[in-house]
Amino acid sequence: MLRALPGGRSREMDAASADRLACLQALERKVLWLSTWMIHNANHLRPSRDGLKVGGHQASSASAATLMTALYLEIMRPQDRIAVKPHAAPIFHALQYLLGRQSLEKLERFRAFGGAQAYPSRTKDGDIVDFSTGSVGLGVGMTLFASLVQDYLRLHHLLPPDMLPGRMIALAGDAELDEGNIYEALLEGWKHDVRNLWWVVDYNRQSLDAVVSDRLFGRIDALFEMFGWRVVTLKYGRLLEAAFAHPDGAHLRDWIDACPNSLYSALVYKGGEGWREHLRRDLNRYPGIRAILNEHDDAGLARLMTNLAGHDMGSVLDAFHAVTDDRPTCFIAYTIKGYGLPFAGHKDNHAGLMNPQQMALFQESMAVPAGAEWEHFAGLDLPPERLADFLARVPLAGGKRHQSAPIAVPAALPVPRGRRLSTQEAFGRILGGLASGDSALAAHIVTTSPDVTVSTNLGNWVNRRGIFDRAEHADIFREEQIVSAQRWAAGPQGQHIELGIAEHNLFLQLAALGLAGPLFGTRLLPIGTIYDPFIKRGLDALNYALYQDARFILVATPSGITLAPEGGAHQSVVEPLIGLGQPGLVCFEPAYADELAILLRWALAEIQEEGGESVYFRLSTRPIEQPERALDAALAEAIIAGAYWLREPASDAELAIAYCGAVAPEALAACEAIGEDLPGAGVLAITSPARLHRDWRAARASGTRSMAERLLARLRPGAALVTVADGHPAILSWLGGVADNFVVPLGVDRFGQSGDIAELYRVYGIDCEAIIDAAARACLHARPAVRRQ
Ligand SMILES: Cc1ncc(C[n+]2csc(CCOP(=O)(O)OP(=O)(O)O)c2C)c(N)n1
Ligand SMILES: [Mg+2]
Repeated sequence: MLRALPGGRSREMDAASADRLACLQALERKVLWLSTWMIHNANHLRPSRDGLKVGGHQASSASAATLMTALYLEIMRPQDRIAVKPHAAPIFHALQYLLGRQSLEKLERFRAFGGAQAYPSRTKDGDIVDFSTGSVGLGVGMTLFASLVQDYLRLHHLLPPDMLPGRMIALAGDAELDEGNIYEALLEGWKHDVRNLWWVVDYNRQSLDAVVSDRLFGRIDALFEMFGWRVVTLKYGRLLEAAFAHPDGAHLRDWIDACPNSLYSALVYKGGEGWREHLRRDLNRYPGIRAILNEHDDAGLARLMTNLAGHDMGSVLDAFHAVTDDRPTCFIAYTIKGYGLPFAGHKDNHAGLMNPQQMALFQESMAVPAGAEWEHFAGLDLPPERLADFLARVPLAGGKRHQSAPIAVPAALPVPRGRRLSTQEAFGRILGGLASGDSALAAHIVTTSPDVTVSTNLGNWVNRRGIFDRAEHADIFREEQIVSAQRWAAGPQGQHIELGIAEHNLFLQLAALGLAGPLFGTRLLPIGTIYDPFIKRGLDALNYALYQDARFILVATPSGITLAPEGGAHQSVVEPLIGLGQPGLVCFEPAYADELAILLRWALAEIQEEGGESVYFRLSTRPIEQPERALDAALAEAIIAGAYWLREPASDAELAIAYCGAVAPEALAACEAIGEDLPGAGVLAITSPARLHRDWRAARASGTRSMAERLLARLRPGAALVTVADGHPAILSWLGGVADNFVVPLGVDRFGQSGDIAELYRVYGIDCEAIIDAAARACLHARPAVRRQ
């Protein structure tokens, strides 16, 4: 502990504290040097083949050097988790290198293929990264949801009882607080009474383009306090505090307090002379100030005037150590962008790189001999053994990602029965069935939804499993004996996390739940529900979750124009293409309840697989007639692989209708109607355009035969193909290129009308008539049959 020592502490303890402080200050210098050198090496010393800028953020890194050194080398414990602002990646890598968890080779290859990543990445940098960052704001929000997951696991007794709760920490850039997702998260965090959360704001008052407005931050602390957070402001370092204590020192404090951000930054850049000129002009009438000016040469004056608390190791440690409870805390640490570097404070320094001359001077000032640039302790004024010993004792040195045991998934899930069912209804019933059992599987499922729990059919599950809350809350409507289909009792045993309507929060929550295994050592099987069109609302957070390899099931319903009278604004059109194109996610759009039962079981296993992916189900509210059939293993496999013949084509058939999802009845009816003219036409059910497409690409790349080719080979060469989907027609049109069939792709490329299904399917051209017309056109243009020998 380096806090002001209470009276009576022994001299040895004082000496030990002073020693720790000296080590931390030395290593902070080294971290600054290594980060700066890493970027310089990448930009100036590594050969470039394409002439493109490499980049790296020397100024952003310098800004965070003290805060990050304090966190990594003194404050954090193995159970803590951290999201580091993206542009401090070089500092992060330098710290990991000092801790022996990052290789020199990777540092030398910073921003090169296979090297240390531009922004800390769980998937690319490996074990050393807790939360990826890159898209500003999301990493910060993620820590809040991770703290909720930690509480969930703890209160469900899913963690070892002796496991200490960790702090979920974000080292945030101040401009990250411009992102709306931060405030959505704060609101949600307040509702859930999140604990053990630290947000450390690197308050350098600069973003990418410019110096930021002074007025904004005046509101920020009030805002955090409003949400129940403690706000700790670290403004002035020890040198400045000492100067303020001198006669007339209060005037100096008032002057800096009143100094606009842009002037302060400009003077930081200009240095001692600039400070002197302004202080003389404004404060020369005070003898105490004149004395301060006389006592400092230009370099000393610059050092004094830039001695903000975020660069004063002692002040930073005092502030961090002083917080010992679990109340969420926001530290606003005043810093200088580019601190210690020649472009400190310059408004254009975000992407600025030191040139070779500046770097040579900096190297000299750091006393790093040529050839010793990557050495751990070169140029530091403490003995290397002492620093090595210090690093070996850092609590974080041993921290590793957890392994977690898989959760068994049964061989099959029961198929909901009924002549007419929608896939959404089937989903609700399958989950309801799981909820009424007492399997380990059900115990590890956690559902979450942004205020669409009931309307996405999670009601059965929630009625049986309850809502999660740190405290018990009775269901008042039930106590008052008011009839309702929903039981909404909440408590620490609840297995549904109810969120407000912010879709970003849903995806950050799924990201955190989906990383419960590696973050905390116990897996959860998260299922999130959403209306399909609102995936776009949270798309960057979804991408962020998947980039981190978080595993979850996303159930999107209602979808498409099939929701019909429920309104044009809620129709989803491009989402199937998101399902096709989004890395880390596999999308299914089944038509029937038995398909869904097969697929949901598969998904619960898939999200636990090494190398597996998250799964997106696009479901519908349209009840359709269910096929009477028993699924054999081969058919189940085909449903999972993405396609099967729902109506087998005759051999050498002239035509097939390939459909996806809720338009199955139209495809079947059209096939029936065409039957007289084209008796052998087939109906191809596509349960996953995404998997089918992926398989086709992989087969083309490896010279093998894809599933789509094998299926279409049942038709005569050059036969006609009609594809139909309640979504953008591009989702299936590619099938025409698989075996060179003439394809007429039907689908939706406009939206906005309300109506019933018959009206809308007609208007958008995906009804039975439209399919028949398309079939006629396709047959007309298809290659004529070549008589086979
Ligand atoms: C969502 C998103 N939008 C834009 C960017 C581009 N960008 C990178 S850094 C940055 C400004 C960051 O400023 P701040 O958070 O204050 O960081 P620092 O000053 O510490 O570098 C911007 C706009 C991004 N990374 N993510
Ligand atoms: Mg900033």
